[in-house]
Amino acid sequence: LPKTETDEHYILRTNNADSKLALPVQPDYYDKSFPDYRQPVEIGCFSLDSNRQLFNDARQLKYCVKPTSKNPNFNLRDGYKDRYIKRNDNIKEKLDHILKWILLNKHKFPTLSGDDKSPALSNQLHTDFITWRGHLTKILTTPYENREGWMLAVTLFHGTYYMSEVETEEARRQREQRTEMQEELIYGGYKFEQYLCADKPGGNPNPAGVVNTNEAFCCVVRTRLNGHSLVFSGEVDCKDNSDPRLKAPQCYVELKTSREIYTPNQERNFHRFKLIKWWAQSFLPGVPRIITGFRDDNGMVVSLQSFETMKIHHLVKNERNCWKPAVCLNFCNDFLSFVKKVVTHDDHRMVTLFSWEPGKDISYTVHTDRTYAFLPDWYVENMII
Ligand code: 0WD
Ligand code: CA
Repeated sequence: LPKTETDEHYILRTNNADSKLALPVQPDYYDKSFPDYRQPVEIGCFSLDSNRQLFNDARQLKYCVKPTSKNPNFNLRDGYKDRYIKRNDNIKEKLDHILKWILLNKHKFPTLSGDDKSPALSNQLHTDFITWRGHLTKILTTPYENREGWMLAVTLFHGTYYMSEVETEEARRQREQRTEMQEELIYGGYKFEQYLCADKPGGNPNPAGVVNTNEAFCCVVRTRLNGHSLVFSGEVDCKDNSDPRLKAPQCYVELKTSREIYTPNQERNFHRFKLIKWWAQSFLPGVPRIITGFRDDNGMVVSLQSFETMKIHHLVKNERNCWKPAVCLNFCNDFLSFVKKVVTHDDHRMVTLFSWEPGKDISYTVHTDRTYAFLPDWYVENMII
């Protein structure tokens, strides 16, 4: 297959009629020095209540409470049957919450403030990409992923690229066929949060309460990866209130659960496949710490361990063929350049669907019917000022 490579590794596919570009994902293409990633700045936050209603404030923010024992004996199964209200994951919210937040916070995008001297540009966010943090996590980890593919819908509207995930057939199948045991593990992750978090600073956790996964606190950050300015939102588990000098996102803490590690092989898999995801997820918004509860097979948390996001790579780099943060970020940078190169029509109804399956290059299809369109009318109408 003849390949025409540019600096950014696009491959011109000449084996199909309309010569499409594709982007390879192999780590060796991206193994060069670290790109510029600006320290993320929190520009706002929002809360989702038990009805998934958005509030433009931090009412759902939780405060983490340091457990007194290193061997806590939290029962992650407690309440699964009788104190669990599960979010309906058949409802696809796409970027709706972020878009609502943008409309409520136009003044945080400088030229939308109203005192702009060039009103013709007043519908511009002066931001290249708007998306969820979780979508960027998937992009970052793609060079090392060999199981789960993804699809990302991209729309260029008023100069900004909006990126919203589309669930793959395979992911939907997996979700619909989850076993009771898998559901219980997912619940356990939320239950762990309840054991460690209080509603108020200085308060106590209430493990007797109900776990409601509709509720969420999300921060919105602005950062830049080389030439790409990004605004994204991510769910934050809790705040460490013990050092009042720490401002967001440095005061945030990510909570995780993981199976207790018994064998060197389990440890190797933990380093190679799990820590990459944890690192990418927390690195993106600048969350410095991950508190992990290791559980046994009865769902009891038997030990706690804290990981510093910026030191995770030092823990894993001795593994053979290990992942590299620079590869993840260089790949993300090139993917975003690829999106800019491919998507050039500024049209809220048009969607370019980028797809990736393990072992393949990233490809795309263009859609002008409404199948994948995700910018709601209420957003489009209110961004025209
Ligand atoms: O496809 C998605 N990931 C979508 C997410 C589509 C539409 C909406 N959302 C939003 C929800 O509003 C949620 O509040 O996802 C938010 C979380 O976004 P994120 O921070 O960008 O996602 P991610 O980093 O993947 O997940 C963070 C946490 C997870 O914690 P763990 O420790 O398991 O990584 O958010 C939860 C989960 O607790 N979570 C979700 N909550 C609601 N809807 C979802 C989801 N689709 N995915 C993960
Ligand atoms: Ca978490």
